[in-house]
Formats: sequence, structure tokens, C-alpha cells
Amino acid sequence: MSRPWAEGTTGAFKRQVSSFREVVSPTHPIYKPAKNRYWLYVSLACPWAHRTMITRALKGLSSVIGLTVVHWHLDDKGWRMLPAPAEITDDDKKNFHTFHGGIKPTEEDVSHPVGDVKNDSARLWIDSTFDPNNGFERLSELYHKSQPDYSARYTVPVLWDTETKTIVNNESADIIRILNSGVFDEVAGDEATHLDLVPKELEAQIDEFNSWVYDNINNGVYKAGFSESAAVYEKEVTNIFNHLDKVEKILEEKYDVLAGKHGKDNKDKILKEYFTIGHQLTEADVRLYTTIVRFDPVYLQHFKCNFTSIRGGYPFIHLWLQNLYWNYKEFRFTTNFDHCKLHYTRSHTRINPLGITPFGPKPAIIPL
Ligand SMILES: N[C@@H](CCC(=O)N[C@@H](CS)C(=O)NCC(=O)O)C(=O)O
Repeated sequence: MSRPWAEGTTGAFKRQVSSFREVVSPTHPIYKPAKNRYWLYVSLACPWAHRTMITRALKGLSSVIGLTVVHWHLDDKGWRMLPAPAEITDDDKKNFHTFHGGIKPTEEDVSHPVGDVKNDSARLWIDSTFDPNNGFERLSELYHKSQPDYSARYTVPVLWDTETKTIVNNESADIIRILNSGVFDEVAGDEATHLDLVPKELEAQIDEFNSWVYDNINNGVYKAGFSESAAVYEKEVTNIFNHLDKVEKILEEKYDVLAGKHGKDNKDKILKEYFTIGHQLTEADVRLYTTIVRFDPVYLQHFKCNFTSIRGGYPFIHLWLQNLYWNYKEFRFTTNFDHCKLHYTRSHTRINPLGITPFGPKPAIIPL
């Protein structure tokens, strides 16, 4: 496939700026909150799209905003989806509102012993769902329907308005703020959790944390992995691990405070408050998680981020990751290691020309 980054002369990766930046709000002239009006198009492999899936689940919006999962393979024409069936069944409709949008639960995927797969083409995973709104088979069609002369990359996530048939927003940082804002709570009724991932009193801290985590960790792994010279790679990979050290220190200090508060043997109570900012789950955890959960299975080898692994070198980050994955179904059920591993290792043909997907690590995530 073509290079998924803006080309420069320095061999450095530059992420494209998102083009659609509207919001959903009762005061917006067009995009007002409603049930079943908006739709998310995501990739289970993509850390940016993953944020939106977790937030949607945490807010209790699975019955309000539908979900289409694109195929894990990204080719020259971008993301694709399965052909839509001529008739949409009730089962299909129910599936749209699962965390996975119809993809079989990830627990089954990750629990199959990878070594038992007889050959590489044995399909123990499901690859994609379809677009019930338009029957499109390419994500690019959503972009061109919204803006016929669109000429940038066709990225996930996409928040789509089924009424006006336009993209509302394609920037995950915005989309998770829209979902968190509470605009859908009324139409979600009893399913709304009213969880606030960006409480006012923590907002400044969350923003500050997000900004360096974005540049140095979330996007840092791409900058290392897509670098086109050893010098750029070495600088970027060193930078990532310096910032993982910083996160490790924050979490170690947090753990010590909580051990002091609850007693060091009271792990259950400690874990209930063991988050990056404050003593509650926030957007900062959601945004960091989608990179950390991919770290050992993907970035460590595929993007050459290999000073050490999370499980081997960062005990406090590892515990934080295990806590989110194993104790919160919104994190676990939206994490699909097969899609993650297959996407990166078979789409980035410049990095991995033979498309061989490494079997390990086993397990993809260690039980708590
Ligand atoms: N700023 C965007 C970035 C999204 C993004 O880069 N998505 C990648 C997948 S990880 C994508 O869809 N790439 C498709 C392509 O480059 O063709 C966001 O956070 O929403």
C-alpha cells in the first residue's frame, strides 16, 4: 500500500489533520442529538477509533449510536467493509448494538490457543461488518458523499449522520468529547451511565497529560515505526521509552498513595482507584490504554519499540493495563488482538513485506 503518512524530506512521520470537526448538540443548527441517527465507523485495529468504542460503551450509548467495523486489512483504496445483505435481519440490528458491531466477542478470539491454528489461513476470527446505512463497501465513499472533492486520507473513526448523509466528525479526540458531553444521555434513557470522563475539576490535568501522551506515546509509536532513517527511529524510540518511564513513575506514586490509604494488602480497593489522573477513570486512561494494550502484541516488534515490553519492564503500567482490561468489560470487549495484529503486520507492506504475522506474545495479555 502507499505510505500512510504525509511525506517529508526528513524521513519523519506526520499525521494528517482531520477535516470534519462538527459537534452534536441541541443548539447545533443541523446535528441535534437523537437515537439511531448517528453511526460510528471504526477499525478494531486502530487505536484512535478504539477510543471512541470504549467511550461509547462506557457512556451506555451502544443502543443509541450504531457501529460498523471495517476489515482489518488496509489497502491502496483505504478501508473496506463487507457487502451489505439485501435485507437487514433483526439479528443484524441487534448485533449493531453490541460493543463489536457484530464481530464475535474478543474473549473467544484471544483464548484460542494460537499454536493450534493448523495453518495461517484458518479463519478463527471474523474480519469485518457492513454498512447498513448506505451499503458502501469502502470507507472512502462516506468521505466523497460528504464532500465530493475530498482528497485527503480516508481515516477511521468516522461519526456519520444518517439523516443528512454527511460526516459529522472524523477526529477521535473530538468524538470522545461529544460522546462524553452528555448530549445523548436523554435519548439513551436508562442505559445512560452518566459517567463523566472529563470532570471539570480534573480537566486541566487531563488535557495536560493527554497532550504529552499523544505526541510522545500514542503518536510516538507511529513516528518510530514509520521513520525512514535510523537516526529518526533512534530518536523517536528513545523518546517513547523516556515517556513510558514518566507514566510508570506517575502510576507508581499513585499506587503508593492508594496503598497508604487502603493498606498495601487491600488490592481490590487499590485497583478501584488506580488510574492516571485523580482516583477515578477518566479520558486520560482511555486514550493511553489504546496504545498500551497494543504495545506488546504489535508495537514492540512491528514498530521496533523494543527497549523492553510493558509486561517485562513496566510493572505499574502493566498492572494498570490488566486492571482496565480484566475488570472493565468496556475495555475488554472492544479490544481485538487478532484485528490489531493482522492489520499492522499485513497492511504495512513496506515494514513487513512478507506479511507474516508473529504468533506471540502468548498470551496477548496476562491475566490479573
Ligand atoms: N486524527 C485522527 C487519526 C485517525 C487515523 O490516523 N486513523 C488511521 C488508522 S490508525 C487510518 O484510518 N488510516 C487510514 C489511512 O491512512 O489510509 C483521529 O484521531 O481520529
